[in-house]
Amino acid sequence: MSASNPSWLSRQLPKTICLFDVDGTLTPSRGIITPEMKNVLSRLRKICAVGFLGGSNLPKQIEQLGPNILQEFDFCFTENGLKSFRLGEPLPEASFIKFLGEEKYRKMANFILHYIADLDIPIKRGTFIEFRNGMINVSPIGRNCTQTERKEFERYDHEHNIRKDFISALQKEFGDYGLKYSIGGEISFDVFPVGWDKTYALRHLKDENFSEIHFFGDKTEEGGNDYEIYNSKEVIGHSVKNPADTIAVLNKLFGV
Ligand code: M1P
Repeated sequence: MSASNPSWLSRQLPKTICLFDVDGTLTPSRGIITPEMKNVLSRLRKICAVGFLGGSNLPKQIEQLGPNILQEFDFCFTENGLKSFRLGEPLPEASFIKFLGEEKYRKMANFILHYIADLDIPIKRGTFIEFRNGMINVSPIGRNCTQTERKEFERYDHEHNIRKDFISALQKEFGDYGLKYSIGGEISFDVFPVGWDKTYALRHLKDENFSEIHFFGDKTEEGGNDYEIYNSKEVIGHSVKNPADTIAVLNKLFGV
C-alpha cells in the first residue's frame, strides 16, 4: 500500500469513509474496545476506508483501541484531528500554544488553577490541566482520579453543573481569546481555538476525493464534542447511544 495508491481504492466502496468518535461510540467512556467491535471494524475495512476521530490524545487512544491502531485504521485523528496519521504516517500538526502565545496561556492557566483551588467539591486528585498539542484539557477533580471517583464526579457534576459554570467563568474572563470549550467526556472539558473542533479533521480528507464521509458519535447534541461534525454539510452524521448501537447502525448500513 502506498500513500498515492492507498489500499481503500480496491475496496468495495472506494469513495466511502467511516469515521468514529472513540468514547461512547467505539468503546465505553475511557474503556477498552471489545473483540466484537474489533471484528466489526475489520469487516468494515474490507468495504471502505475507516478512521477514528477522537478528542483524546494518542496514548489514551492506544490504551483504549489497542497498540496497533496506526496499522488498523486508515486514518487516526487524535485531539480532534489536530494530530493525525494517514496510513500510519503523521500529517501536519496544529499547535495550541503557538495559536495562543505563552503570555495569554499563562494568564489562563493561573485563572484555571485558582478557580479549581476555590472549588468546593468532594474529591480532588491531580493533573487539573493536561497540556496537549492542539488543546488543553481541564478537569476539576483531576485526571488521575480512579474509575470509581470518575463516575462519582460525573454524577456530582450533573447535579451541580461544575463544568458548565467553570466554562461560563472562562468565557467571561477570556472572551477575546477566540477559544471554544467542549464537554466530551465525564470529568473534564477541552479548550481549543474556534474551528479546531472535530470538523478540523475534514481538511485532511479534502484531497482524498471521498464522495461519502460517514461520522458516528454519541455527543451530537449542542455543547457536545461531536455536535459540529455531526451537523457538517460535508458529512453524513449518525448519532449513536453506545458501542452496541454503533454496531447495530453499521449492520444496517453496511451489513457487517
Ligand atoms: O473523547 C472524549 C473525551 O475523553 C476524555 O474525557 P474525560 O476524561 O472527561 O472522560 C478526554 O480525553 C477529553 O479530552 C475527550 O474529549
